[in-house]
Amino acid sequence: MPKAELHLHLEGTLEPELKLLLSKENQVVLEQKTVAEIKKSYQFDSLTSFLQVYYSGMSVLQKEEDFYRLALDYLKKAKEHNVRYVELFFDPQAHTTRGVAFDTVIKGYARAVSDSQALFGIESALVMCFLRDLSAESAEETLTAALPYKELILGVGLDSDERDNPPIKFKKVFKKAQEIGWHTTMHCDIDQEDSIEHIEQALLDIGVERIDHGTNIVENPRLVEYIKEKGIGLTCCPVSNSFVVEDMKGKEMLKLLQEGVKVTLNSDDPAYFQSYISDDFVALSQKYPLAPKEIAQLAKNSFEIAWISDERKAQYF
Ligand code: ES4
Ligand code: ZN
Repeated sequence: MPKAELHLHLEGTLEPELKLLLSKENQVVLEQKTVAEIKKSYQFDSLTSFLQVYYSGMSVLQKEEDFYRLALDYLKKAKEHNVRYVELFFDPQAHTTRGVAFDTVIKGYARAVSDSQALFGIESALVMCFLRDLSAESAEETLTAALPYKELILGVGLDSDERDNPPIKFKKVFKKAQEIGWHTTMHCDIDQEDSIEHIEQALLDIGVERIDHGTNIVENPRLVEYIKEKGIGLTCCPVSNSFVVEDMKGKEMLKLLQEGVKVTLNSDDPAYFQSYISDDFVALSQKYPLAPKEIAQLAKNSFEIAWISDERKAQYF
């Protein structure tokens, strides 16, 4: 099947081999000295333990070329999985807070985006995520830094640790993003205590066009009806979920899919969870009774809720 990925963190595609290589090239000291040791460190039982490894691993990314290479390596793999279109999340603050210029990050990534069509036949775009455990002011500074590159960015998202960092904290910066003409989405994680409240804020106070994860919405029929009416989709990541809470949330995904919600399947951080998009389809269908029609619907939904024109959607699927 042709596939689209709408929930893919570029920094989550850092494979142990590239991490080790860049650590040597850039003389960044890593705790782990071999690929095997890095692989072993990719073991998580919570979002906190994952995020710790995820952020510390990024220290090897220093030069524009490193960001280019990271993105290009991912796109090459994506082609093998018959991915035709991908919206790439990236976390500028994870780099600017350790002294790497915004300019370096976006130039490297944007060059990979512009090469992806010619090299792999994949259309791609960048979605800039704010780190929700940093301040709203820091998010606004990031938005300001991004303004000269406005045309290189398709939308904005919100990720990292959701606890005590509700959507409403970022109302102002998301309003600015919408005024610029950027699309908007937000993570509403599955392990969140105030999940429904956060989903409601994201939908009603911020006015997001999609929700990343968001399967907890199943607990609230009124909100399910709302997203169905508006065609607002969910970008779910079952394998990623299974690392964070030992539950793919496949039951919830299926229920929502069968109710007509635009549920999609995505890989999130494929290098860390050792699962690229086709693996995610296999993992989900091995664990849950998905009909072939439902598998196809998941793939089709990704094109339907992608931030591309209706003409493009029809060409893809
Ligand atoms: C993430 Cl799994 C997950 N959750 C929240 N933020 C993230 N950034 C990258 N992966
Ligand atoms: Zn994510």
